Amino acid sequence: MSCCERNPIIRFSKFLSQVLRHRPQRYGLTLDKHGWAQIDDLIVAANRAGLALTYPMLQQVVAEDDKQRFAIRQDGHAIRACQGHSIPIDLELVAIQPPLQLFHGTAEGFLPSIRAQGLLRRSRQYVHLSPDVQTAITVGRRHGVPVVLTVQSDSMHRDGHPFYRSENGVWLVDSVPVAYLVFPDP
Ligand code: HQG
Repeated sequence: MSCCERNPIIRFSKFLSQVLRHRPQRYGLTLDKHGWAQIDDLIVAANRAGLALTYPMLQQVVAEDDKQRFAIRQDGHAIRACQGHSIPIDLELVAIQPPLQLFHGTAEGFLPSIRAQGLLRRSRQYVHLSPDVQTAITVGRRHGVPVVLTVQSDSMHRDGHPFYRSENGVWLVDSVPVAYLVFPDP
């Protein structure tokens, strides 16, 4: 059994990511157009899937999540993922001015394709950008030997590309054309 399977908080967090970002229907749940799931229904679905999730545990998972991936609605009755969706969700994000530069962590093996095509959102709703290099390294390591690309977000924004920031601080864009990417020296 891996560490993640043993740690119930991580198991619940992975379940929430699946349900709230990718496959609600697989667990018999429906999200509203802003990505909210009713917490009562979600707990029933989790229990059906063999997870002993309760409301207090859900609050603990949300509070302790290392990336603050999830948010409970103010009324306490619904929960959603702050970013990372592969299904179309309107997170009601407002386009804002990004910092001068942002960062994207990826794996060495993807570089030839990224040099040719720029950054594409692949299976997700947006390309995800990090506010700092260290976070980008951690994101890139998930895919292989990490490489950090610098995104010239200020000039990209001036050229009319909208930038959004999720509630948990991840920057989101539709794509990043190659012209705005700075690759590390080989
Ligand atoms: C790469 C995690 C070839 C892209 C993280 C990335 C993040 C290309 C991979 C969030 C490409 C997609 C998202 C192109 C992009 N050719 N490869 N043209 N354009 N790629 O997982 O950014 O833990 O969908 O570089 O922390 O890695 O799940 O995106 O390597 O915030 O909460 O295609 O997921 O958060 O991979 O990660 P992903 P990501 P969580």
